[in-house]
Amino acid sequence: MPDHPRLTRSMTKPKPGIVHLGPGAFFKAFGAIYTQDAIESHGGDWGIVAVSLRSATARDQLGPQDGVYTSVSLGPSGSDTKVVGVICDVLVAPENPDAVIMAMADPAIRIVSLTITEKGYCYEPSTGKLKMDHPDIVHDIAKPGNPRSAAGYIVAALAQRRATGNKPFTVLSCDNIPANGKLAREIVVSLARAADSDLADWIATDVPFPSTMVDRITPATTEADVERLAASTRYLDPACVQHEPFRQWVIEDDFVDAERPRWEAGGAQFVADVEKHEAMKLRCLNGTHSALAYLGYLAGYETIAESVADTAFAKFCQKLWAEEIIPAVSQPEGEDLPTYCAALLERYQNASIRHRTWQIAMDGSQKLPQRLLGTVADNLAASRPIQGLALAIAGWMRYVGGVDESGQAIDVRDPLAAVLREASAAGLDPSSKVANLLDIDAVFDTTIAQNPVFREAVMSAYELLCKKGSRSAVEAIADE
Ligand code: CS2
Repeated sequence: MPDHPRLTRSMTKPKPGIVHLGPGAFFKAFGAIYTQDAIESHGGDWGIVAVSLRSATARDQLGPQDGVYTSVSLGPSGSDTKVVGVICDVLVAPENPDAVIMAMADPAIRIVSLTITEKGYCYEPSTGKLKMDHPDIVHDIAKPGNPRSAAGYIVAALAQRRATGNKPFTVLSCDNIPANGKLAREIVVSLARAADSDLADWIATDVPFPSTMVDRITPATTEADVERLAASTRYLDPACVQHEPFRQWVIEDDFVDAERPRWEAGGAQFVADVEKHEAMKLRCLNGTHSALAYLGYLAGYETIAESVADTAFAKFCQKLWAEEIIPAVSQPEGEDLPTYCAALLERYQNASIRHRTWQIAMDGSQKLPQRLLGTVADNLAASRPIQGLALAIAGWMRYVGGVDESGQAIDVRDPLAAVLREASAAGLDPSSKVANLLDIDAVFDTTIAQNPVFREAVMSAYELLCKKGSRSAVEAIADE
């Protein structure tokens, strides 16, 4: 790559009002841009202190650029770039936990937002409860002043604010989990209760945890993306993000003293109850995304766009939506489900977005319940079909077995990867592999795992996958 100079800040730096935990690509492509739009149109001290809970990558990339970066919106025919300057500081929590707690305890901070992914909540996906035996939680209970988990930092900072007589901040979860605000409250209050029940009560009553539905397809940035941007802009920006033009943010309007950026300037919708929007998005979008990730990967497709360019996969998604997903979603006000799903297929077909099936396949044990299993449970209760969903789940089972259809190893990234691989390997035939995986109660609650219709559907889908391969199995179900 030619020697281009680094991107530098040309806009003024806003004063901090938000601490954000988890400044990965999605946050930079989403919450940060909404916040910039809000400041541009309504002003306000809403600069963002970005905090990485694990790696130093964000700081190493953003630090030399004074927090600014480029967002590249990739439409099917053409792109649009914008420089984002709302990040005013970047901290790496393990390097200096005190600095993070101090930043969060500063009364100027009115919101702590989160994009920490499902596993960052340290919860049991099948029950929605904090895992008290999770290593980070065990650590945070023993050393509350030197936390590791997001919940640990929130509890430590809220404890300080309470002790100094300051107002709490609003905790704003922006992860793809149903009732994400309720889950955030559950884990934070449970952790606080382990040390101090008065603090836990104060958090439970005084801290708002609004739920949100977030949506923008944002693949991980690659070196090729950085090079392409440098070739057109003549500056180097390793912190750049690529995303689709579409974005949707639905937020429960529940903030401490109603203090928040005017995110509606960028089109955010404020509603009293966000649950229907979340269920629609998680089941319609993330459900088919995961289905395409496992089945597409097994069929040899590298990206979502490549998968749905195959008409068998596009038809499979359409059938899933029409027959199995839409009937299990109640339509939120202002949406039309068939139109919403037709638009999803167009979004997936955007070939400028190289969203890897392998990336979406990550952390399936944390994603399956809210993306696929809830829909299955509702369909079973209403005697509706589950064949397509069963094929998606069987695809996940094949994938986590760790060997692809040509005998190559799959790099399975999942907090339960070892458990899943062992469960699969311990089964000597397809049905015992499926049975072993269904026994993993962190993923499958017993009602669903013991349901004979479900068991039979997943077993026959798994056999179909083994016999025909993913592409033909998808085609067979799509054509039925
Ligand atoms: C994807 C999501 O990686 C994944 O699991 O399904 O990140 C998806 O792209 C976003 O939720 C879209 O809003």
